Amino acid sequence: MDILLGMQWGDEGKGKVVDYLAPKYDIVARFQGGPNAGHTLEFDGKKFVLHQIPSGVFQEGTDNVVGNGVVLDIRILWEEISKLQAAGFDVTKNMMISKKAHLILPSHRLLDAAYEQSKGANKIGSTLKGIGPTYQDKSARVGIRTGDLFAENFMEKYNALVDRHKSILEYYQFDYAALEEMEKEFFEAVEKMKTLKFVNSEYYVNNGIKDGKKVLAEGAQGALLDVDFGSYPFVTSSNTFAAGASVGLGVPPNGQKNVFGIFKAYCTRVGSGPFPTELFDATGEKIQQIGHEFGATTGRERRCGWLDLPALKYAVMINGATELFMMKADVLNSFEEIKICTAYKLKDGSTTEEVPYDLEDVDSPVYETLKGWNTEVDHTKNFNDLPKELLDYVAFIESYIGVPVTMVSLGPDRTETVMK
Ligand code: 2SA
Ligand code: MG
Repeated sequence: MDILLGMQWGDEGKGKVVDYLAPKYDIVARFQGGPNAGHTLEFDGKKFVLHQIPSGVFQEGTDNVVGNGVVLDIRILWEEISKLQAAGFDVTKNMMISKKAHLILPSHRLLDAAYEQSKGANKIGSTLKGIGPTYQDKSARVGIRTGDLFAENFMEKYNALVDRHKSILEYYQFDYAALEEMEKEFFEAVEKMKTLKFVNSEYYVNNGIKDGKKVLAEGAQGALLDVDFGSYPFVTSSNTFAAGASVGLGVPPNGQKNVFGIFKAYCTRVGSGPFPTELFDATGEKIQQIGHEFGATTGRERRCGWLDLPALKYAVMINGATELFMMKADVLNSFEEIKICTAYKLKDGSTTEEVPYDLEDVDSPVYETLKGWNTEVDHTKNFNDLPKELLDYVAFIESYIGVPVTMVSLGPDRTETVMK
């Protein structure tokens, strides 16, 4: 099994790369996250944003698995399926869902909002999709899984959990009048789920591997949003790094080969939390505009800044990335100079190349300034035909990180990609 992961704060372009690589794989599997993710793919003049459906669905002959580690909103899932069907892709045929994936209930979404509201200025900046509360119930051993959907005692379990949620909402004095309407949509979606394939995906994936099938695990969000290793508490509620693929699919850690680390040629972050290289000036705005840096799920503005090499190196370390793919290089086409962070000056006056326990301890990034390529690269077909300054930028990153950059993306379309 190979794994493809975001090395930053998400939105690195995982959807595009999975779609690009999918012809080489028999199975593409999501292993964590849920509808908070927004994976964007473009081909043949069409654009799709996937939230819970794996990005291999556009390749005929590729099976797609929603693993046990995913938290699933079936209402959003059905919307996604319907949109794709209308566009001529019947994903119900080549997608299966783990019976062990936990369900996001309507009341989980209300809890997400209640928790955020209670945090005031310290809110996480959640997508409000109910992700945190659903993982919370999973760990508390009271969650409901897709395998429960058609069981006789489903309503019993559902009502018990929703009662629990209501008492928490009351504690937070959070108005849940909207719940009734939300539940109507939820139960409509339950009926529709009967047409989908629910499987013991750990058997499906492991048997596939035994039979020589090639599996690609598709990460969501990014390493710096990992619940253990990200900028806690400003993180998502799942393990977004390589080990999460084992947990979220049931594939043992020794069954893994290549780990593809995806990073943008610069950095973005959506939601709250520390971001050492964030730009608050016209340069940051320029990156945001050219890169269309707006949340693919919520439409929120993404904060933008220069590439952070200590953070990238940290992500590569915990993930064991074997290759790196640099995305959105074309967004930096019109810069005379490009800065790249190589260390942090901490508030205590010291300088470090390590990510500190608390990123808030960073006083300022230490930058190197490289010459920009300042020319359009979007239609370049061969890696070695890239402008010298861009090749120098890549070489600088490789020598700092110690892992090769084997792919550079030069535009959103499938075809705008060069491999080394
Ligand atoms: P949550 O919703 O509880 O998981 O939010 C917790 C933090 O994780 C961040 N997060 C994300 N960051 C980047 N991209 C994500 N997906 C969407 C996208 C985001 C969007 O593709 O653009 O549309 O806003 C994603 N999902 C979660 C989130 O911002 C919180 O900081
Ligand atoms: Mg995204």
